[in-house]
Amino acid sequence: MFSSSQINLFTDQGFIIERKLASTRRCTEMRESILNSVNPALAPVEFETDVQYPGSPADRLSPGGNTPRRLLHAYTRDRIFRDWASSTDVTQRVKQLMHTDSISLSQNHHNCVMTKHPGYSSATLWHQDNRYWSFDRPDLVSVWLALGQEQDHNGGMQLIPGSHHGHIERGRFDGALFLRLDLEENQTLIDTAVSAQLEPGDVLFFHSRTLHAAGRNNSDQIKTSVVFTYHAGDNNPIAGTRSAAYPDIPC
Ligand SMILES: O=C(O)CCC(=O)C(=O)O
Repeated sequence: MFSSSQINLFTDQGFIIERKLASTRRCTEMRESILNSVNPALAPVEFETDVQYPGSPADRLSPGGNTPRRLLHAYTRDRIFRDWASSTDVTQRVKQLMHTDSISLSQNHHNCVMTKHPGYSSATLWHQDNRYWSFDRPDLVSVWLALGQEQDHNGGMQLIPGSHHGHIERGRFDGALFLRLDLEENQTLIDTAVSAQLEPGDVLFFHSRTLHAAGRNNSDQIKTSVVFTYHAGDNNPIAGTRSAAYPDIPC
């Protein structure tokens, strides 16, 4: 369980890292399952070309065009992901961070394996996950498990502490809802970013309003992570939106 100082840290900075929360055995089994699912990529998959982020191959016929970015529907893809997502190691901590005994896992957001391949991976610019999601309240928590080292050089996550507090005006984001890099006030904010620097088994819990970004994988190894998103039981997805497409899983 988190200590009260860890919970306070999450409240202050919008994220917290729990080191070595997942066992080496669990991480090895997950990584094996993933490496058996990337070539050929087992559906459902989001390809690097689908997102067209900086570094994405131009189209599926270009070199690297078949590179998967996300193996989707992790919860139903393999029991080892489901067991992790519903383990008390994860759910009790999320309940602590949300100050509730009732949480649900969203099958519609994250719920995926993130893969970053050498050579053909893309960079994710600064964004808040909430901007794509529709819930009664913009308070969700994502749980990101690193299955290998995650550093700046292989596309590890960077976050802006405290960015989940307050409101950032719409005009500071571009049409695709990424922070505009041409604004000095955004650059000042980005200068305060920190790198998550994860080791295998480390878990990053982050709020859905926390600004985050990640670069390309410049190493020669595939980077793999598993990520699930949770919301409080009384914080419902808005009917008719993508957030309500598949039923939530009470945890
Ligand atoms: O790994 C990345 O490129 C960033 C992923 C991310 O920002 C997200 O899934 O919300």
